[in-house]
Amino acid sequence: NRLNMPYEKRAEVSRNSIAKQLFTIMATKKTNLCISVDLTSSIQILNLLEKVGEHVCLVKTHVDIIEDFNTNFVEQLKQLATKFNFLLLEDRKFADIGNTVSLQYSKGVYKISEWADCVTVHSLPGEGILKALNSTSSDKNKGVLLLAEMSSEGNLITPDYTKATVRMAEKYPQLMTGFVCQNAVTFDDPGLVQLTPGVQLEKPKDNLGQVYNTPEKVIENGADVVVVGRGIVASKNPETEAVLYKNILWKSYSKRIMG
Ligand code: BMP
Repeated sequence: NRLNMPYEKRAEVSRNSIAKQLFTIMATKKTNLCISVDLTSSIQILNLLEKVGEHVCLVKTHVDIIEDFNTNFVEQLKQLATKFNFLLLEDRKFADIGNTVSLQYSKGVYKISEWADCVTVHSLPGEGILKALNSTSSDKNKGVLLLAEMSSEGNLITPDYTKATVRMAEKYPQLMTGFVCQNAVTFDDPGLVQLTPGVQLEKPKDNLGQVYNTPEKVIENGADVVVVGRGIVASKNPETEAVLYKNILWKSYSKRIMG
C-alpha cells in the first residue's frame, strides 16, 4: 500500500498536478515538512521563509491574519517559492455554498486563486463546494485538500463524516491534492497526499483545544506531509528547529518505506 511507496513513485500516479509536484519536491529536497507561518506581519513571514525555505516542501498560510497584506507581499512570497522550490497552501478552510466559495476563492482582497497552489476545504456543505472550485477559472494549476478529520479536542467530525468525505473526493480526482487528517483515511489512491497538522515536540497540547502528536507518531499514522506551526515559528531559533523536525520526519518516512 501507499505507506511503503516512496514519494517519487507516488508522484507518478498522482492525477492532480499539485500532488504530483509536491511528491516530486519532497523526493528532490528530501523533506516532508510543511511550515505553517501563522504570523501577522508580512515582513516577519518573509524573513522566516528566507531562513527555513530550503527545509520545507510546502508553506501553509492564513492570509486573513496578516495585518499589512498587500500585492507586493504576494509577489515576494511567490519569488521565495520559486527560489527555494516549495508550494503554497492557503489554509482557508472554505465552508460555504459553491457560489460564495467561488467568489471567496478568486475575488476580494486576497485573490487566493491567483497565487495559492492549493487550498483547504471543508466537505460539510456538500459536493457543490468542489464543483465550484473545479470550475472557477484560475491562471494556475490548482489543488484541494479536503478536511476529513481535525486535530482539535471535541471536534464534531464522526467516522461516517470522514468516510463520506473520502467518497466525495473520489468524484473529483483531477482537483484533489489530498486530505487533511490525523489517520490514514484511505489507501485507495496512492497519488493523494495525507497532510497532518497538530505536531509538536515540546508540548502535548495548547490551551485552546489544539492536540499535538510527535513527528514519529503521525508518520506511522500515514502522514505524507507534516504541518508544524508554533513548534518552529515560536521557537528561539526557527532555522535550527526546522532542521530538527525535517530530520526526524525524513527518518520516520525512510523507516516507513522500508516496511
Ligand atoms: P500549530 O502547529 O502552531 O498548532 O499550528 C497548526 C496549524 O494547522 C494551524 O494553522 C491550524 O489552523 C492548522 N490546522 C490544525 O491545527 N488542525 C487541523 O485539524 C487542521 C488545520 O488546518
